[in-house]
Amino acid sequence: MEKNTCMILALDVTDRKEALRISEDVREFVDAIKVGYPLILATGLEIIRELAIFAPIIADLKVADIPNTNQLICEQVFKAGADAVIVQGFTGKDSLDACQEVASEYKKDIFVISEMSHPGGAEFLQPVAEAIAKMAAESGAFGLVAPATRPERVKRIREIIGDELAIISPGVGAQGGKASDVIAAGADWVIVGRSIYNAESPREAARMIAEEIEAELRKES
Ligand code: NUP
Repeated sequence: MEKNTCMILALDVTDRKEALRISEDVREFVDAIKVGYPLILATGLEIIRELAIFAPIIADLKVADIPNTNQLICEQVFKAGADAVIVQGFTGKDSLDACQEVASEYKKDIFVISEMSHPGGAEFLQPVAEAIAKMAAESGAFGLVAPATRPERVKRIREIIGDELAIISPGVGAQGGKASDVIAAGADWVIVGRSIYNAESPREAARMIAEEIEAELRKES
């Protein structure tokens, strides 16, 4: 995945035409499109190939099963044309390794969730997040998913994994996180859903967040 705008669209709409229209509208401002259960269950796995003409596709399936089932899931998703899959880290090293093996076979990427962005993400996951981040760094994963709602946690995860792995960070806008704060904390990409796809003009909403990120990066350089 190439880093240009530092933004990923979370496309959680459930209508195929709307998904295509929004993707075309905002393509200039995003480096990837993340699709998950809402859109895939509503429209079918083929949506991945349809959207791939606009940007690389990250399948947010939060894969969290035994190694054999994880392998079968990842095979289906990469065969459908996804460029990366998001998997849970809490299922352990063997489950993560199974995903990573399939990803390597297809020359695709894995992102591992260390800690989730919603309030409940601090309940059970946060205490084990740093161990998950270390495991992910050793597994050959492309990156981690860490919460924009807690930039201090992104900073901590960055300290643990160093600069080799990417951090993609959901929770900007609707969940209360601020794009510039989490980029300053060490995230490579912010993930934005509702603030873009529910906006009157998704394009303008995406442009504004892109400008905020650009200003932050200029400040840093
Ligand atoms: O910790 C996570 N938080 C989170 O919001 C891990 C995720 N994968 N997500 C996803 O990011 C969530 O499922 C949604 O697709 C997106 C955030 O969307 P929004 O809150 O910007 O609408």
